[in-house]
Amino acid sequence: MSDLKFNEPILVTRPLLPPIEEYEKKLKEIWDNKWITNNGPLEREFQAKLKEFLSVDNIELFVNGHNALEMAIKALDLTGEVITTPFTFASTTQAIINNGLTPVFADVDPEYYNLNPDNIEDLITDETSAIIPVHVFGNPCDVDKIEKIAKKHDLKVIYDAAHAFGVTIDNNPIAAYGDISMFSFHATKVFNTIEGGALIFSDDDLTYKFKALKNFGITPDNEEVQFLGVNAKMNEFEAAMGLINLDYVSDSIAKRKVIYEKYLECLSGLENQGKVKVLRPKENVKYNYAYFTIKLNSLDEKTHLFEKLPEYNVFPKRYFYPPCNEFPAYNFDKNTPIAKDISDTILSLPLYLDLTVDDVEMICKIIEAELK
Ligand code: T4K
Repeated sequence: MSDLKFNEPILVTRPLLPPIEEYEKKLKEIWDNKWITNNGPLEREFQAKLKEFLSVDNIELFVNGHNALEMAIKALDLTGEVITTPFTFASTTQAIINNGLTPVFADVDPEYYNLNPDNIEDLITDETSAIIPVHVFGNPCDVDKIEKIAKKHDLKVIYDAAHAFGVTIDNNPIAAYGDISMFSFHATKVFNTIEGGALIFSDDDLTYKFKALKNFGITPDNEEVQFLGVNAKMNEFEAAMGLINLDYVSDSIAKRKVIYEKYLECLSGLENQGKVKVLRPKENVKYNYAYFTIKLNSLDEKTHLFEKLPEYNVFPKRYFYPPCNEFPAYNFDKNTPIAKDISDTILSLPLYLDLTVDDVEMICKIIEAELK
């Protein structure tokens, strides 16, 4: 074991950080402007550049992804029940509940772990107002089927696209689907603004509402409180990071692909023996290599690896365990066996820009040794 132990901790991810001199230059701009938050010049510049980068028409920036998602739900005046996935980060479920709505959990598909559209219609009632799927690990949901169901039953669709920055489906930006999509720009994401988030949406009229909702409900033109809002504005330090990181993110994604492919190569033996299953990008998708996950054959094997890898100085994470409908804080229907199985048996392995292919080789040797 000793020759397989890393000298430094290998964490599940590390943030994309630009050369410090570039950030210092932006800090100087902030000092010169004496404008540090509340719709500042860097935020406006970042918004315009991001719109172009993502090829979308409408985008509003937020202090983080979670607040953005809460505001997306609020803006559409949803009521009653929302059909969603249990296999996601706590944020998705809590954004629904914090808006006074009831999450109704539909089971996921076993291949890509996303909300399975075939399970949606049975759960629709007179109370259902929306579907909130998640493009989990950056792999797109079955957007066409979801759109058909939403149209048929007159439901809104908000995608939690926290993991899906830069992803395209048949060359269309992933945020082109649904009424609203939310991206997270948290430190742990492919693209970060330290903390941060964005909503991308088709209805131009929502711009006015989002500007108000993220600023205590105060409308941008006449400064009246017309909505019940929060404080969810992106600040200038976040926008500065975003402006610089936009120049580096494509290169970073290309390097993540190399690491991802090295994992595939090094784990092929274990895959052929049926000991691990790797999540692969869907066809017709430009993927962002946001996560590298392996599915083990049992909870015991997953737990074994999760507990053993730290002894080699490797720290995977259990994204996402348990499924959200099993959180002790709530008493939800737990009838989603596929989500439970995935949640029990999946581990996210280290994947970030500075990880080397040699590191990947060693991580895979450790996994092989532990799964003997
Ligand atoms: N919807 C979905 C589907 C999401 O996954 C998320 C967030 C949201 C909505 C909400 O978006 P935000 O409001 O966060 O924008 C992390 C993130 O905090 C969270 O943003 C993310 N999803 C979730 C999947 O993962 P933790 O608890 O795993 O973070 P933590 O602190 O353990 O960090 C993970 C690893 O990253 C550590 O091993 C250390 C490393 N790290 C972390 C930070 C913050 C660094 O090296 N540097 C850092 O600055 O939740």
